[in-house]
Amino acid sequence: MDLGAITKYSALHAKPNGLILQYGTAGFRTKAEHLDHVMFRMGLLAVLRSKQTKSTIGVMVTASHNPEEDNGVKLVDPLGEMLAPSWEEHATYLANAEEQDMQRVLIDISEKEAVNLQQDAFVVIGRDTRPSSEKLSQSVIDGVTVLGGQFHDYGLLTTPQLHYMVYCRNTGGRYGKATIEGYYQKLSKAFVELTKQASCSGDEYRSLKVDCANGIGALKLREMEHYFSQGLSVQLFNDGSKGKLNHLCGADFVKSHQKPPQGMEIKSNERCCSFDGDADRIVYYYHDADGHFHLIDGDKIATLISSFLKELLVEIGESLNIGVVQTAYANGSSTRYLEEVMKVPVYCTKTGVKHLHHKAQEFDIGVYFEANGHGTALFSTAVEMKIKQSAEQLEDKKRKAAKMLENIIDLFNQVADRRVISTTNAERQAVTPPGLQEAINDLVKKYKLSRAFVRPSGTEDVVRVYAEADSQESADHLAHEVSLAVFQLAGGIGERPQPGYKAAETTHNISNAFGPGTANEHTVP
Ligand code: 16G
Ligand code: ZN
Repeated sequence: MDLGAITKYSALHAKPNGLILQYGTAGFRTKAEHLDHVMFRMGLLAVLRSKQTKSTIGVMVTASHNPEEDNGVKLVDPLGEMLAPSWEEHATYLANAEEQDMQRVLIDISEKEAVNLQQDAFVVIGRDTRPSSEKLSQSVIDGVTVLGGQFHDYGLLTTPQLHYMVYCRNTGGRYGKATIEGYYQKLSKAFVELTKQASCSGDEYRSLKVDCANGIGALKLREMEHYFSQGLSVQLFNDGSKGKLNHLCGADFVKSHQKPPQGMEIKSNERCCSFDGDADRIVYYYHDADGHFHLIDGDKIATLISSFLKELLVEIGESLNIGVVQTAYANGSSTRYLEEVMKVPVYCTKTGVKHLHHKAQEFDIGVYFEANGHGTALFSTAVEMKIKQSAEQLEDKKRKAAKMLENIIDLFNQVADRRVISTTNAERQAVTPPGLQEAINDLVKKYKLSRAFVRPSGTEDVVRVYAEADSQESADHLAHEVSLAVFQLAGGIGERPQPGYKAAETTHNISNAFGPGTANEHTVP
């Protein structure tokens, strides 16, 4: 390690005095102007991780669904997975080191992790379309080069594309080619094969309106479009040519407002979907003949995929074990539907893809989705072959799934320090402050089919409050009461939480194929 060079270059990416940041649920995220030093340092850390694992490591510069002014960075581990938890700690340690301690901290991490500093290092870098992303990814590159690492800068990429590149490079090309073209070929081929056997054909089943959140999804889908040939015709909206990133559009907006994004006119029964800013979330939706909005969010996508796979396994006589992984945000009625009607075991983990993914790997077929649209299904190639053969069932399943509906809304209030709240049992129970869980239990008892929990956000300085009950009104009341309990017991600051968030953010309340159950989410900054 050329310690002199590190000190010299680090000073060019100096840490603002007193700034402390945490490697959160999906990396560092904050205002872009506070991130230069973090980027440089994550370049350094990626090199150490690459040397330690003797593999290519990825660095993605994005703040996903967060506002355009924000940015963020996360590291991708050799198999395309999120950074290992012990290295998240190193990331936080390094990001917060004062300039004069940089050398010591780097040596410390290298020693703790037995990094062979003579080993070669390779880092791949991707970034989203934020105005700040290009310069910030240059700072990552500076960090990589100072420690003698080699790199490939892919430039503009979606987050899933960067994960793909890392995995391909570390598996000797067996999974696919580590190029943009390789990615499009692999995905479009799988898609065309899957849908060509579908029982419904015709143009109405082949067209899709896509809200790209004014982000990277637009650029990449435009490139990918011609690989589908006749298989799919996409129409892009919010493609970044005028609107602001994630503003009044994108998966997060559609999910929390339960309505289509701005800038997209939809006719009844047209198929629509929204990405988020880095295109790693998706939600589907449509208007029925009466003009009612229907959302197919992560809960319903998971139900659709797992029930399809479950039936398929029965049909082909395979006794593979299948499990669905959700978070506490999954609507209780979707969990009941999966367990009681579909007879699929459901597991709950903490919020964040890394936790769900980890649990899903325990099954022959693991299906995981967050309600917000992050997720996938994991299965072996052998199972994949069999699934392809029965692809025609998918269309039927899609129609059934479209009947499964629910409501979720966002509300806000504030506490002095969200860390006074700690949780257990996959974030469904509060351990501290004392008395909070008891208060929530008492409130929940007042409502039918109800459930509520609170958790400190892993990405923002807020506490989130979630509540569900058998009617929208009860869910709203319960959410408000729980917010008051948080405010009182967790050191609320500013104005007390008020009832009535609902008006702005709820839409309709429709009973659904999962059975009754309505949800309500608060965000507590
Ligand atoms: C991050 C997570 C997302 C999670 C969200 C929760 C990934 C790729 N992203 O965006 O899965 O839903 O955090 O945010 O894991 P919160 O902790 O602020 O509620
Ligand atoms: Zn995202």
